[in-house]
Amino acid sequence: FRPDRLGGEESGPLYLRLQSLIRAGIAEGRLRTNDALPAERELATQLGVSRVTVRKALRGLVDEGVLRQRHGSGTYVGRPAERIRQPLSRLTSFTEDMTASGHVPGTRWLDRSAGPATAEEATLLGIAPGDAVTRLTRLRLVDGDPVAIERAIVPATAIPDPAKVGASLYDALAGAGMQPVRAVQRLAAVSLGESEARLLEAAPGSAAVAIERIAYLPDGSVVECTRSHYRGDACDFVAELSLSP
Ligand code: 16G
Repeated sequence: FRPDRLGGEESGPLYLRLQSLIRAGIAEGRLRTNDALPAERELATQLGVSRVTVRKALRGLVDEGVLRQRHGSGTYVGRPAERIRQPLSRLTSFTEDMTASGHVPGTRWLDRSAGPATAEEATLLGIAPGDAVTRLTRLRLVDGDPVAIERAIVPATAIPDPAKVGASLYDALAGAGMQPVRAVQRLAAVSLGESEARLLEAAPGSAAVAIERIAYLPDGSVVECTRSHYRGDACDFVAELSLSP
């Protein structure tokens, strides 16, 4: 791919012309799925445009799913074709699911705090308003790409110190002898708002799956209420069904 001309005779904003050039490169087969684009700086120099223009052009194509970006590594053609499989019939953790399917799970913390339960949190967890809760909000990554935002609340009786939770909440719960044994999960279609879309590197308004999981201890008390937004194009949710006897 040699981005040697931006069509001087053509009109329109430079970033749109750069997008057309990249699209043409893909359409004509000079750029193929998984090809790496030159670095932002290099593209800007080659084309004689600012890095801001290059960034804006690439960003737009990433939002459309034409390109994908990986932190610290660059810009590539296409989104990964393979979707992640999220099993729906077993009570497993994100870390377990991703590891089992050969992916590398990752976590970026957005909030890790403790405080008195609001009325809504108390209702969800079946505790009294004002009882201590731990809030854990994370961006979940798969092979370095963001796929979900998860907002978990757990009673402080299970996780008193949020800072002690490492990469896996379920490992922390198991370590405290508070492993959930049953959960109820609801899925619904939503579209992403501005700030969530930015975190998930998706276009604002794009499709997502909202999931709420309420998980229980053997005594029937709630140990976790997690509300998540998964990128709509990242996962297949798979359940095995059988005919009841
Ligand atoms: C899954 C669960 C989430 C749980 C997390 C624990 C869904 C939709 N959600 O992501 O409720 O908190 O696993 O994963 O499946 P971790 O042990 O890797 O933190």
